[in-house]
This record gives sequence, C-alpha cells and structure tokens, in this order.
Amino acid sequence: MHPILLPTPEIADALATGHPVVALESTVISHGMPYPRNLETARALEAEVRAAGALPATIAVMDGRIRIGLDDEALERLATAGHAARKLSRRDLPVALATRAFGATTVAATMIGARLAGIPVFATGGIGGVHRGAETSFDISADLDELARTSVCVVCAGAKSILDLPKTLELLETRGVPVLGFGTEEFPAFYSRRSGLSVDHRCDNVQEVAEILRTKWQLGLEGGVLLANPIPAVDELDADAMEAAVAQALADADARRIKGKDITPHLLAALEAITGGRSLTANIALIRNNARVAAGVAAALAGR
Ligand code: PSU
Ligand code: MN
Repeated sequence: MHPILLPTPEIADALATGHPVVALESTVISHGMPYPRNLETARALEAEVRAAGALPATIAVMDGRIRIGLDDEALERLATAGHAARKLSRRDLPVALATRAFGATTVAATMIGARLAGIPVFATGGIGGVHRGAETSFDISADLDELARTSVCVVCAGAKSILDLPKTLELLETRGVPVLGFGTEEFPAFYSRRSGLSVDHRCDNVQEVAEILRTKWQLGLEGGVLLANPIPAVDELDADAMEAAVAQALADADARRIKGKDITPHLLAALEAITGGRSLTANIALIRNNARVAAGVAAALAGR
C-alpha cells in the first residue's frame, strides 16, 4: 500500500484477501448535495454496496493522506463541511496533500486514489464532461482525461445535460475510453434514461462487464471504462422539463459569471431550487442504483 494512502482496517483486509471493494467519491457529498440529505445518501450508498456483497470505500483527503474508506465520523465531517471542504481534482491533489488540507475528491481524484489502492470499480452519479460552450470557454472536465489514463471502471448514470453530451462522447472516443450501456443501447442523460445518443456496446450482465475490463487491462490498454447505468424508470424525471430547468440554471450561472470548478456545484444547487428538490431525489435514486451495479461488477471481477 502506498504510504500516502490510509485505508480503514476493514478495507486493508479486504484488499489483501481479494474481497470485492467499491470506491465512492466524496465531492458529490460535500459539493453535490445539501446537508443532511448528503449524509443520509453517503450512508445509504455504503449500505447498498454492503447489501450487494462488496465493501464500500469512500475516498477523501484528510491530514495529508488519501483516506480509503471513511468511518461514520469522517463521513459526517465531510457532509457538514460542504463547500468548506476543497473540491479536489488531479491538479489539486499535490497541494492538498502537502499542505494537509481537508478535501473531497471528484471523479478524477477518486479514480487516482482507487487505482493507487488497487480498487478497480468505482460508483458515482454523473461524470464531469465537455461543458456547453466549451469551444469558447475551454471548460472540459479533468474527469475525461482521467478516464483516458487511469484503469478504473466508473459506474455512472451518464452525464447531465448541463454538459454537451455529443461532445463528451466524441472526446471519450478520441481518448480511447469504452462506453458501455448497462441494459441499454443509449447513453443515459442522468435524470432521464434516454439521450438519443448511442453507447459503444450494450452489456446485460455484470459478468460481461468484468470480461471486457479484464480483456482491456490484460491487453495493456491502460485507462478507464465508463459503465453507463440508466436511472430506474420509476425515478426518471421528464426530459423536456429538465432541459428547461438546465437552460434556466445555465443562464443564471452565466449572469453571475460563475466559472471553473465552481460551475458544476452551482448548477446542481440551481437545478435543485428550480425543480423544488425533485432533481435531488432523482440524483439520490440513481447513485444508489449505481452503487448496487458497481458492487456486482466488483464481485464478478473478483470471481465471487
Ligand atoms: N456531476 C454530477 N454531480 C456531481 C459532479 C458531477 O452530476 O457531483 C461532481 C463530480 O465530483 C465530478 C465533478 O467529478 O463534479 C466534476 O467537476 P468539474 O466539472 O469541475 O470537472
Ligand atoms: Mn471545469
């Protein structure tokens, strides 16, 4: 184990014995959802992973170490800190660790921690991607670059339409990231199951996902795989209503000149306000669903 990592005893033991583990990100807890529902969600995700036969390892940065697995006290600290925790992507990790800052890891930084710890499967809600208007703002999430280079399977519900989904998929293709649909041919659009865009390949079971992961990595093709798992139909929100809400949230962020790493958290909070909390309820449902599927993939990869 790399000395900068601090796994809980339970996770250290699981990794040493080959028991399946699922990595979970922390930015969605600190910056993606309000307290106390973020704490309830963090606990619910851990419970989903356990119920499906794997162990949850929520990843965050504390006291100069990358924590692999958080106890309840640490989860609470993260959830109550909110934006007081730093939002850490690849570029932020060296500074945060060297200065012993307290921070939450994005998809990119969680992948780095998971890879260093030897955890090949990670569940989140939505990945960052190419922002609308990226041709002038150059705003493209570091999550995409991380998927290109770091060998972890990221289970998500697609990407939100706050992003430019066709450009996001184009970039993933350019960077050699397989995009698999779990029980679907279509790339899901986070709050809705459909986007009109195709995935590369449909997988109907976790064994097939595990076989694709093994094949990629045995070939020496380093880098991630995106497993897109649509929101359950009962939890889906109306696509047209969400598109209108996204347009309103984007216009508001633009008027306030919000930029850089603040834009995604700002848009999530604005969507919640515009939809009267329905976006948050959907977000929680889909992330729980992703945690369940990720546990299945982790178990299949571990041969259990
Ligand atoms: N998309 C969501 N919810 C989130 C995020 C993205 O639907 O909470 C978070 C994740 O942590 C993701 C990060 O890695 O935002 C991407 O931020 P940026 O766009 O600044 O790269
Ligand atoms: Mn950005």
